[in-house]
Amino acid sequence: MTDRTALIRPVPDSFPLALVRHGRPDIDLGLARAQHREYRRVLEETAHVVHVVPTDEAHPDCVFIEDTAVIVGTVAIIARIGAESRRGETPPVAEYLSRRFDIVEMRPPGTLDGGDVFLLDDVFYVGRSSRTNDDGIGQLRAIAHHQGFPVVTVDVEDALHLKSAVLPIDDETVVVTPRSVDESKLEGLRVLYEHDDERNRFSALPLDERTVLVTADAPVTAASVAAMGHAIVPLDVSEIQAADGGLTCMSIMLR
Ligand code: CIR
Repeated sequence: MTDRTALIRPVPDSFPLALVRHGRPDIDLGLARAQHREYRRVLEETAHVVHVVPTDEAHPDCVFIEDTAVIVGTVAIIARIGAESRRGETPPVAEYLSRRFDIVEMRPPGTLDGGDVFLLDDVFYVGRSSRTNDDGIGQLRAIAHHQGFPVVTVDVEDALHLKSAVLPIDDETVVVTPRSVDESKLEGLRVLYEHDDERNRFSALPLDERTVLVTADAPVTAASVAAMGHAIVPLDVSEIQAADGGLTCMSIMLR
């Protein structure tokens, strides 16, 4: 059976102070925690071993653990997160990953957020964004090439991260928010589009070969994923979305 471990980090009391791109939304802390518990329950129900990294009150965004590290073959790259206030999130994640991977800490001036990286059909796609710079991409590329993986850089034009706008569903399919990234770099992939009425609401996390966790507030886009034969599991993560998060950002998947 496939080894599926998911690292998660609970919602801290300070979560309502999380970074946001626009304004300061009201975040219901109790609801955020309930939604996070549901996320954990779905992972456990789909045969993931969930490892919980203790939360950190000094880092309101620490629930977005995805941004702290990228697994590239046998190496765990510890990110130098683009937002300076988040850089202290990485040590406990690195400590856990060091039990299973060779650790490479990203060096300045490189910056990279895990939310800008996905692996699809053995190719790494990396977003050049307001959080991930060319030097960070270069460091990731060197390690990926050494491990035998090609790297494609995608300019993120109107989104926080690559995975805010391009969501991998399976080995050949992504769901894209129109007019958000340089789509020419996605050539060769099957592209489904987020419905315009649901702009920036759809997020997805493949749970196994067949099942995809999707945000509950983008049902039309989710239906297009279901039409391809995937079983979809909708989850309400309104409070996570209020802090610019989605479904991938709350875990690091070790598979
Ligand atoms: C931030 O601005 O860094 C957080 N409030 C949201 C990060 C979401 N991360 C992700 O999608 N990978």
